[in-house]
Amino acid sequence: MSDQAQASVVQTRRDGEVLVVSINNPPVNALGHAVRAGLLAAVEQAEADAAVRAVLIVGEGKAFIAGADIREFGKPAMPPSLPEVLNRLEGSSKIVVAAIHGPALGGGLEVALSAHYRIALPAAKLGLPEVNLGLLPGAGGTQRAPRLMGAEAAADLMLTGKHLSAKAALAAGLVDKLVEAADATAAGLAYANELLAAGAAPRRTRDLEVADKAAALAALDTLAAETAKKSRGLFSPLKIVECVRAAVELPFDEGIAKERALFVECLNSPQRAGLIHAFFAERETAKIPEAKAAAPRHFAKIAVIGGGTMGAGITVSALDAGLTVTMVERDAESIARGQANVEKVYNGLIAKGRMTEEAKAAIMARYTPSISYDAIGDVDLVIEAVFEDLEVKKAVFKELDRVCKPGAVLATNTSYLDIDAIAAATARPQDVIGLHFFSPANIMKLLEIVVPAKVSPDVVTTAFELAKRMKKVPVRAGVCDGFIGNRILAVYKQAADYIMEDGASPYEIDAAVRGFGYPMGPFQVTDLAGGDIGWATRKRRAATRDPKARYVEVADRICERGWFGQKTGRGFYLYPQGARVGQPDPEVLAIVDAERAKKGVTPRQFTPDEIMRRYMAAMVNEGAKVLEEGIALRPLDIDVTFLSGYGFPRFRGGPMKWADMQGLDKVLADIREFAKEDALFWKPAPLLEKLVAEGRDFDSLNKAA
Ligand code: 3H9
Repeated sequence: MSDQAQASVVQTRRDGEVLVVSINNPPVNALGHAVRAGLLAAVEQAEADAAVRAVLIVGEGKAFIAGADIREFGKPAMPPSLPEVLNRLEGSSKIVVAAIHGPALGGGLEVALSAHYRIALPAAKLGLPEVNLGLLPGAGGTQRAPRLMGAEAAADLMLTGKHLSAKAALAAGLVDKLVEAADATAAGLAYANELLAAGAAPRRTRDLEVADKAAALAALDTLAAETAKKSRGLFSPLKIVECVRAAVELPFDEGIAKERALFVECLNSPQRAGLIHAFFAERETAKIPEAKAAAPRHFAKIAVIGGGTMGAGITVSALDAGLTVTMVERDAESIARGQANVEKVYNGLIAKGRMTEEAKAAIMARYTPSISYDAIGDVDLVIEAVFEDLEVKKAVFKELDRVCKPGAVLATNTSYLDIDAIAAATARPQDVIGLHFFSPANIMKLLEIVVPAKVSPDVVTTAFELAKRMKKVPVRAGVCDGFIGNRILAVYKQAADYIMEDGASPYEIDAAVRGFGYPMGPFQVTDLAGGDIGWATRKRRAATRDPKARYVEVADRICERGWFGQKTGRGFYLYPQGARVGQPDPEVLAIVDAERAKKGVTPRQFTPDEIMRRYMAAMVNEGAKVLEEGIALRPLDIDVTFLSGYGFPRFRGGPMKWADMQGLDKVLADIREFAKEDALFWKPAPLLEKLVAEGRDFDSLNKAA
């Protein structure tokens, strides 16, 4: 890095006896190599200048410092390291003040903790969120935070990754003062000069002892036990607790050495690679070709057609985003139920003490119920969420075409249906788009934005803007049966059915999938969603199903008995007395045995690893087909779909990232081996074969896009 680059990201200037050091590394002042070098140079400069008595550190732009530069992880380390810079900073003989006006996260907070005095402005956000990236604070955070705020509170900050407001940080002891000001430099200078006038000396966090050591150690024991239970295969949380214990028990330098060793272990773990991939992928999905061509249309008033579970969830999302919503239902009884579904969500928050009656009333003032389409002539955007039936939806869109003003965006919430056909029911297909929300729509983060053939680019960007306002994670998808998520789901679910018929019980399969890191296995999910939903889809597809394709009938046998899962008390599992966790059902195993016998299958054993190889190979192969057909723009869009909507373990980065980490040649070799049993189902995706032949991975397609 040239001196010039260093100089431009860290600027210094003298203001009286204070050396003002400002970090200017947009967009978030991440601590890349040039910033670290610049900070070190600034400390040396202050040290060498007798006229300087204090150093003030501030961040330019919106952030103080958002942490280490995540893009540098996994690449060769470039000195100086952050711990080295911060030891030097803390050791400075001049007093060091940090003035925090925005995010001070991870390494950014560690910079502040190494300063001798800290002030926060109202928009400051302080946190140590490294755990979300598979890491632990690696520049002294695990040693300094417990000395300032206590071991238990520090461990909680690191294990949850939560951000503290300026007020909360003051109460916790992380900052010395909260200043109601807008300009961090001015406020910081005033504070530094005040300290100088009072004869303040350097005050080093490393010299403090953690308060009440015996109680701290007892609390850490409890926390370690809880963390082991909760962290479901995650590597860094327990290491965090270990580091905090070191802060209590060991001298500072030994604690720092321990932190370093465990940080490096985390850095080298595949979980770090998976989690950082997820972090960037979630920010990439909003980068779509249409964004270059078209600004979003204006929208403030929207309509939601349908007040069922989906319609109500979407309405809550829209109200929470500050929009005005008219909900349309077909009659008085249905609209009353729709409104009750919306209010139920807010009443739940009130009951938990997370919302006041006044706040609810203010939100509901933006909600209008109606039983007439004529009430929505002036809305800017409509989201249809009626029954999942093409003819019903087409009829709704004919009505929308009749009543909506020109330029209104007309969106359909569907999980499978042909949006081109829905658009063709109107005289304005350029305004029609698909928005696939996931249930419960006010909670689930994923929003598949499905782009039909004739839609205009500004409608696509409007849908992305809507997702942003609703704080959803948007993924652009093309039209096909099931789009990205449900199309791929159908295939790996089929693989699970084959494994079941070939010898593994549904309970063994669910356990293997949970062991991989999912919260639930596929048969548990079926029971939760309701077996009747999949049954309806299978019946719909029966006519077009390839007669040569293998078809497992176990789920149909179960549905024929009226066993639709949790809501009926039994499905693949038994749920006695409304239990939420199911128990294995011998009668289901008997059904599976009977089906095997009917098909002449001799059951064989599967290890959890064998189950997962098949499950994942099916997922990745279909993912490659989805990419090839342009249904997903990039592999990372598939990853984000599964991370945000289907419970895929985040530390594995998503199915396509998982495949890259295994090696695509290995995944393809598995598919070819399985194809010996069933060549039709296990037909390798040509894209996967091509990538393997060229020695490339899926990530090369992320970069090329
Ligand atoms: C760490 O500090 C380890 C240390 O303990 C030890 C070291 C030895 N690096 O989110 P946004 C990019 S680990 C590089 O859309 P917002 C981001 O990709 C780190 N890039 O904005 C995006 O780029 P693009 C611990 C980063 O306003 C742009 O900045 N820190 C980093 O919604 C804007 O981001 C964290 O985990 C980074 N650290 O939210 C904090 N951070 O425009 C991670 C962001 O090309 N960051 N970018 O798409 C955040 O939580 C949010 O970005 C933040 C801003 C709240 C700061």
